[in-house]
Amino acid sequence: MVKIATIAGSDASGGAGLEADLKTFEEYGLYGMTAVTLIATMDPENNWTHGVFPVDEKTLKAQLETVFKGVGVTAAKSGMLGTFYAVELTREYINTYKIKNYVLDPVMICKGNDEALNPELNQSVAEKLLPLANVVTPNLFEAGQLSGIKEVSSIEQMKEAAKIIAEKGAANVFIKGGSKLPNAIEAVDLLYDGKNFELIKDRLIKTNWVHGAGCTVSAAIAAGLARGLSVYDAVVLAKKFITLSLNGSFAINKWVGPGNPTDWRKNNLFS
Ligand code: PXL
Repeated sequence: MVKIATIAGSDASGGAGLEADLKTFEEYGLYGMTAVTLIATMDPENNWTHGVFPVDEKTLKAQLETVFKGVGVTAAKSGMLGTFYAVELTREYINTYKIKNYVLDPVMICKGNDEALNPELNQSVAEKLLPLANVVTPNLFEAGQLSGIKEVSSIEQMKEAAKIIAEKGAANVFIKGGSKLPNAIEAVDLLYDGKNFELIKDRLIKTNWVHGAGCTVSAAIAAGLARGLSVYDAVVLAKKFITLSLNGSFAINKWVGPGNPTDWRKNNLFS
């Protein structure tokens, strides 16, 4: 069985973070493992405000030893890292174990809360992890932060940002969340491989509360790479996966709803 790992935060509500990653790996028929960087909680008494509880360095390192040394992986992704030591440790293990299929999801904030926005930490992610990434998967906001372009709000600006991010070392840049461009009528994302731009389009699915879509799409790209797909094919399939997942989404309470890939299961390529 092909093995894959996520180095990411746990979302206690189950829709994002490593829970979304593991569910995605399962749909792709992979054996998923985790190194938990932090635990994110949501307060039902306080409008679903997020709390972030980092896992200490020793515990994180012990998990990475388990996964990378003790088992081994064909691909890995990272999500919310939350601390400087998590960035350092991610770099160390991706490097030491020469993980070529590394997908960096540069998570900067989770929905409804900007507590995790930490410019120095984001800078550290850019410096230490972009050069190792086969694919980096920023949303529009993260692409703006990583590139220094203040606001990414057009396809032209997505292209500009992608170029700058590629110059910082990522082999491929996939800017997701094009559905949030002003006046979007389709969900248009962008892939840049350092030479060519590809617009990856699908129908726009309008929901206000889907949670974990960004985590899911980067997990699906890593899963496609683990299955031996090219970057382009992995991205195209991940786009299909997230569209079907959003189409089946449902509310878990009055604040959020996770994706749900029931339509994918009907014609899953990897079942
Ligand atoms: O969707 C971003 C995200 C990533 N990782 C964790 C999260 C969230 C948002 O809630 O909780 C752990």
